[in-house]
Amino acid sequence: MLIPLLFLAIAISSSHGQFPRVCMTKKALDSKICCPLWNGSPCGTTAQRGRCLDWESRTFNLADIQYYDDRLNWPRKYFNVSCECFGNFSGFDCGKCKFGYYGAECNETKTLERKEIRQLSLMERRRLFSYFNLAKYTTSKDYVILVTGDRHHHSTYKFINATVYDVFAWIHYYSMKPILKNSTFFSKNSYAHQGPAFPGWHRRLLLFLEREIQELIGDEDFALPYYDWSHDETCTICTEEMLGSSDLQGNIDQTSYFASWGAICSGYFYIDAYCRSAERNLNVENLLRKPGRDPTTRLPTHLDVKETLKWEKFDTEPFDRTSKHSFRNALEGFLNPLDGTTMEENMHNMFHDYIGGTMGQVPISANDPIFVLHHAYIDKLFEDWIQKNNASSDTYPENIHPGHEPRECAMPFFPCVTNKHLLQTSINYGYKYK
Ligand code: KOJ
Ligand code: ZN
Repeated sequence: MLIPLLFLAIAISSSHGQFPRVCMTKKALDSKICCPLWNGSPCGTTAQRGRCLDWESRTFNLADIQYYDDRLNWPRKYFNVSCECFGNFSGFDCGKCKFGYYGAECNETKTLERKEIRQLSLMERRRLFSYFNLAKYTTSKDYVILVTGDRHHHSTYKFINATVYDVFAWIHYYSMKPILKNSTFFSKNSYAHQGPAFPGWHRRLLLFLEREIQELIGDEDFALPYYDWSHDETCTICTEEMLGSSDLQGNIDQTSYFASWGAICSGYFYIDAYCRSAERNLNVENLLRKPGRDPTTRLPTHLDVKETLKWEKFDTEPFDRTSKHSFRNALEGFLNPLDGTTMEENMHNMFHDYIGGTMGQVPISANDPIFVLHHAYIDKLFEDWIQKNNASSDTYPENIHPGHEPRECAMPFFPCVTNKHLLQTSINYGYKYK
């Protein structure tokens, strides 16, 4: 089943980022105001759900004000004024509930349980894959994605339709593009990687997909599963019964839904553009998976996991891929988890490379649904560490890397949630791990 994506360019001439569809009008972009109506009033003001706020007061001093990457100081390159939601309300128009809250007044709570994929029944697994597939082929009603020609020229910025799953994959892609600073691109940091924001940012990304699927299927009890690879020597879920097997070229077997999935933003890897291939479906390749094919890779072991969790400091100076004795850097996989000092590929990074194909390509890895199961396991380890160390938002370190500052809004999410806020037990976000 190959349903071509809808490529409806939304006419926008001036410059401009997860992008609520209702705010991507010329009027909203020119005025830099994104306060959509909820039940007749901006941000549901009359229903006391939120207010339309100029976040000026919340803009903090970035060390380098000469950065002018569109993602910096999110979302101020696009909107100065946007919704601030009260209490348990949330969403870009305050029309939704915060994660973990339910009901019309968002005053009911529930804790979802994320299970290991092999604990799901056959029926549950079949349903899961059909939900992923539904998300892959349903155009998002709430969000559009940004594609560009040359990122220096705002006249080339366009917002286009994408499916729910593709919006998810695009968000990850968008976070990974090199940072534009004084007209030059820097690849050293990424907004969501190689720094303290890494685990919290990916937690927010998974919550996005989980909520979108819940809404799509009309079941607020849907929870993402995880894949604990730490006791496996090979990818035991890369089979026909599970996520699909693959041939020598990396193509997924035809009995799997995922065999025909295209990888959004694949094809063109120009650093000077965002997702150019999406606009006309140019050079979009299918998912590829080559588990274990590269002999320099392996699955991290149970010992690697155990040693990663022994580091008590969440992160350490200089808060990047060279940080030593850092739980975050060991988990992300730039560090030997045993000695905490030798730079080596391990944990999160090693799994990406072990699976190879689409998963091994940093910008487009989220196209493969195995990314979701992998990152849910990384998130479980993050949660294990939080509980073991009684960590909270106060644990999040001061640092000045773009995208990683403690009070910076995680990019590109609406409404604002700060990096430090994302460091707290998952119970506060309405889920736990079995
Ligand atoms: C893909 C990613 C990632 C790391 C790697 C491999 O998304 O974060 O591949 O290092
Ligand atoms: Zn990632």
